[in-house]
Amino acid sequence: KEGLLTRKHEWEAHERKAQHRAWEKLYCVLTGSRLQFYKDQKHYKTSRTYSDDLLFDNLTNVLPATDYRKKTNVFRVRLAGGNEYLFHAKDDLEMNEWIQAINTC
Ligand code: I3P
Repeated sequence: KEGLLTRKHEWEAHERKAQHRAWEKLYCVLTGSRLQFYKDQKHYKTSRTYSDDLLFDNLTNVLPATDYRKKTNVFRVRLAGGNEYLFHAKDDLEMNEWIQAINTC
């Protein structure tokens, strides 16, 4: 699965808030069990990934972030080591497709 999502870094470690917390629009590509990020679809074609990203691999148990109330259609991805990210999809269908794709990869 691939497409545009906006992403917010929420936690850097257990009980340590992320420093850079702005929402970023990214072109997201799920290949096998890895989620990768590109500035846009054009950068994906040249395979230049978005800089300084952590490894989003072996993701499981992705769920809607029902506790985040400023936007709808937001889901949360937890990485090993305590990093947590929010992803904002354009609608409910998109969000559920991403959750399903990530959880079954
Ligand atoms: C952040 C930005 C985010 C906001 C975050 C701010 O500021 O405004 O949109 O998250 O609030 O810190 P900056 O652009 O200067 O990095 P929300 O959209 O969730 O409010 P936060 O620190 O309360 O998470």
